[in-house]
Amino acid sequence: MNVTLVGHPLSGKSTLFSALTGIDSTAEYGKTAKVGTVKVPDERVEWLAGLYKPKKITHAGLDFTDLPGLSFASAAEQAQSVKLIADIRQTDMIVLVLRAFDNPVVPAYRDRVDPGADLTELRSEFILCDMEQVSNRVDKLKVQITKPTPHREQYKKELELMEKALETLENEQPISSIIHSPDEAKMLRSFGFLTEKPWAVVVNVSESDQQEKPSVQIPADIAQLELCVSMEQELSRLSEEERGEFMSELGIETLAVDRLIACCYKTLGLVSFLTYGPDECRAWTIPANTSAVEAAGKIHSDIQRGFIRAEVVAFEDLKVAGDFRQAKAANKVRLESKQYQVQDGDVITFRFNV
Ligand SMILES: Nc1nc2c(ncn2[C@@H]2O[C@H](COP(=O)(O)OP(=O)(O)OP(=O)(O)O)[C@@H](O)[C@H]2O)c(=O)[nH]1
Ligand SMILES: [Mg+2]
Repeated sequence: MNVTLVGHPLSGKSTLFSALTGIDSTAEYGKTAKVGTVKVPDERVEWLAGLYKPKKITHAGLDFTDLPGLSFASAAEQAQSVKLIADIRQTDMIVLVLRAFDNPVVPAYRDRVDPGADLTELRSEFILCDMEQVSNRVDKLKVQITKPTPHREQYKKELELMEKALETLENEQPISSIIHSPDEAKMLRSFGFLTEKPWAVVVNVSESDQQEKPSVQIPADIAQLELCVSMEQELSRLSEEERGEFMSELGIETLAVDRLIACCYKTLGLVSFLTYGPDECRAWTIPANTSAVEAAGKIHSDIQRGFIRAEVVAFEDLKVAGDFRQAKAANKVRLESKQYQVQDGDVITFRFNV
C-alpha cells in the first residue's frame, strides 16, 4: 500500500517525508517523486519479542511517496502539475500537506499562509481533473452502448454510474460520496480518481503554535493532524535515547509522524496480526475482514494450502496472561477454522499439513 504526500510548493512535504522515512529528499529540490518504506509502530511486536527473544523482529511496513509541489499559479506550472497528478492516480491514499508555518526565508505559495485556502484550491483542482476524466469516459461509453458488443449491458451500467459521478463532481462533491456497493467501488477504483481515494490532512504549523486549534474545515470523517514538520525531522535525526529525553522534556508521548503512520494504516482499512517464535516475531498487514486462510497465505502459500486450524489469542489476553502457556490455561486460546475473520492484534499460530 502506498501513501502519497501532496501539497503546494514549499509546504513541507519533503521535510515530512524525511522525518517519516529517514530519506533526505530535500536535496533534489523536489524534482522527482521518491518512495520510502516506513515501519508501522506497534508496541505489541516489541512485547512479543521481549518474551520470545527472537533472532529477528519485523514490523509491518507502509510506503510513502514524496511528490514535487503542485502549483496552479501559471499556465506552465499548471501543465507541470497535471503531469504530477497522473502519478497521484496510482496511489492508495493522499495526505495533503498544508503550510501553516511562518518562515520569512521560505516563499509562500501565492504569497499567502492560509491552509484553508490551500485545501480548497487543491480539492477544487482534484475535482476538475476527475471531471475531465469522467466526461471523457462518458463520451466513450455513449458510443460503446450503440454497438452490439457482448459487454453492452455492462457499459450501460457503467455509464449510469459515470453520469452520476459527473453530476456529483459538478456539485463539487467527491466521487467517494456515491459509492454504495463493492461493485461500484471496484468499477470506480480502476480509474484512479483523485476524489475517490481515502485522504487525510497534515497542517504544518510553526514550532511555537502547536497548541492552537485546527484551522482547516474538513469533513468529520477525515483525519486532520497538526504537526510541526521541521521539528519532527529534527527529532527523527536524534538517537533513540536523546529523542526519549527530548520528548519527555517537552511532554510529548508519541511522535507526530508515528500518529500519522497509524492514521494512514487505519484509514486504508489495514489491520495487523502477529506471529512469534524463536526465529522471528512479526506483524503482518492484512485488510480488515480477511479470513484466517487468506491470512495464512500471506505468510506462505503452503500454509494456506495445507491449512488445518489457526490457534488464536487476542494480544491483550496474551499480555494479561503473561505468556502463551498461561493464556492457554486461562482458556484464552481458541482454535479457529478457515473462515474465521482475523482481528487486529490476533496472535496466531497456524496448524497446517502439506
Ligand atoms: N519554520 C519551518 N520551516 C519549515 C517547516 N517545514 C518545512 N520548512 C522549510 O520549508 C522549506 C521547504 O520545505 P520542503 O519540505 O522542501 O517543502 P516541499 O513541500 O517538499 O517543497 P517542494 O517539493 O518544492 O514542493 C525548507 O527550507 C524547510 O526547512 C516547518 O514546519 N517550520
Ligand atoms: Mg519536496
